[in-house]
Formats: sequence, structure tokens, C-alpha cells
Amino acid sequence: MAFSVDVLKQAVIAGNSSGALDATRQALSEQVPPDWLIDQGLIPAMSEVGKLFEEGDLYIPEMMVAARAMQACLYILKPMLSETDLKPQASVVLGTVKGDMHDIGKNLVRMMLQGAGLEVIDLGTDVSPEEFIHAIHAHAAKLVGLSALLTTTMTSMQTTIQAIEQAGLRGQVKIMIGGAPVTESFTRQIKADGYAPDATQAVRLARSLLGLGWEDA
Ligand code: B1M
Repeated sequence: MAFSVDVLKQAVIAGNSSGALDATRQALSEQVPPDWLIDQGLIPAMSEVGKLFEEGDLYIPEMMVAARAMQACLYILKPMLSETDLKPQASVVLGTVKGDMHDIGKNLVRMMLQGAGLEVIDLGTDVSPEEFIHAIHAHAAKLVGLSALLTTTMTSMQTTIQAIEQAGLRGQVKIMIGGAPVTESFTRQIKADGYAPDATQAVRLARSLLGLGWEDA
């Protein structure tokens, strides 16, 4: 049977990891580009999961198995997104801010940044301002990426930026932010250096904040 993006989406929404993996492998065998699978299949499936959750038609355990199915697919797409022979050109410290456990979008951003020749120190989820500061020192990072998916944890982005400033590191690092509730005006309000609405634009923004051209990517 030929690949169908609807089969992939339905498998992710249903939290059917093996079905989602089969559909992903089928797509790859038919030369469907991995970024198309993510943009047209996996991300819309998670948006649908969010909509069903909001409408009370799906609950947290189901949201978790759907997330697991998406992560499984990303895992097999990862080598195709982050394959590069380049020596890393700069270090980026990345994490989901304190109080927030969402990591699918952040992981996607990590894979794309790695694919664009950057070294990424991924601190995971629920990362405190102190952990970000420690990692900036430890890796002489020039860029910090903060992710948040909850309106309630957007404030942790501000707290993190303030702590970086108080630690005397604001002149050393650029700060980029992202995640579904983040906007340009919020970016200006908390004095971050830039905002990217998706993983592709996160790469563009990261390289521009680091002063790296595309021709070197
Ligand atoms: Co949660 N959740 N969740 N959740 N969850 C949302 C975010 C929500 C919008 C669902 C809804 O109500 N429609 C809602 C937030 C409402 C709000 O604050 N406005 C919500 C809620 C309420 C919650 C809980 C509070 C539920 C509860 O317990 N009552 C709880 C909070 C837990 C916590 O964090 N403390 C919770 C828990 C969970 C799960 C654990 C079950 C699971 C997360 C599993 C995981 O991540 N490992 C989960 C999921 C899966 C979702 C939805 C359905 C999907 C998120 C996702 O992975 N999207 C989500 C609904 C939705 O987003 N429509 C929802 C796919 C991903 C690729 O997109 O993360 O947006 P995204 O990333 C994008 C961009 O935003 C951007 O690039 C990515 C790729 O294009 N981007 C960056 C992200 N980070 C970036 C950083 C950058 C640049 C770009 O630079 C550094």
C-alpha cells in the first residue's frame, strides 16, 4: 500500500507508535522528504491532539501516548535532519524553561540546529535559570535558546533572562525564544534578542544572531 499522510496522522493521534513508525518508514522508502513529513504529518497531528484535548475529547494519558508516537517518528528522522560533516561552528545552550515539561518542539529545534553545523547543549525540560547560567559558563556559549509551551511558564523565560543579566553574562550571549504561545511583542517585552515560530526559522535566527552566514552551513 502506498504512503498516506492521513494514515500517519491518525496513527500519531491514536498514540499508535508502531503504526506511525510503519507509515514513516513507508514514506521514507518512497523518498518523501523528512521535513515534509514533519510539517505536513507530525506537527498537524499534534495540533489536532491539542484541539481534541481543549475540547475535552482526549485526556492527558492519551496526549502522552500521542507525544510518544511523534517522538518515535522523530527519532528515525533525526539522522536525516542532523547529518553534517561540519566541525561545529558555535555552541548553543538550549532548554525548556522552569515549570514546563514539553520537549517535542525543543527537540526538533535541537535536531535542526545540529544539522546546521551548531553544537547544541540540550539541558532538557524544567530547566532553572541557574542551570542555564552554569551551562553558559561551562560551554562558553554564545547563544541561549529558551522554549516554553505554556502561558504560565512564559514568565520563566523572563526570569531566566533577568538571571542571565544579573550574572553579568548578557553581553556575552544572545537569547532566542520560541514555543507556541510566544510572540514578537513578548520577545521585545522580555528583552530577548529574537523569536522563531518554528524549527526552520529557529535555524535561520540562530545563525544570524551568531553572525554566521548561510553559505557556511
Ligand atoms: Co500540553 N499543553 N500540557 N502536554 N500539550 C499544550 C501546550 C496546550 C496548548 C494544549 C491545549 O490546551 N490545547 C496546553 C497549554 C495551554 C496554555 O498554556 N495556553 C497544554 C496544557 C494545558 C498542558 C498541561 C498543563 C495539562 C495538565 O496537566 N492539565 C500539562 C503541563 C505539564 C507541564 O509542562 N508542566 C501538559 C502536559 C502535556 C504532556 C506531558 C501530556 C505532553 C507533552 C509531552 C512532551 O513534550 N514530551 C503535552 C502535549 C503533547 C501537548 C500538545 C498537544 C502538543 C505540543 C507539541 O509537542 N507540539 C500541545 C497542544 C498544541 O501545541 N497544539 C499542548 C508539536 C511541536 C512540534 O510543536 O512544541 O509548538 P511546538 O514547537 C514548535 C514551535 O513552537 C517552535 O518550533 C517547534 C517546531 O516547529 N519552537 C521553538 C518550540 N520551541 C522553540 C524554541 C525556539 C524556537 C522555536 O528557540 C529556542
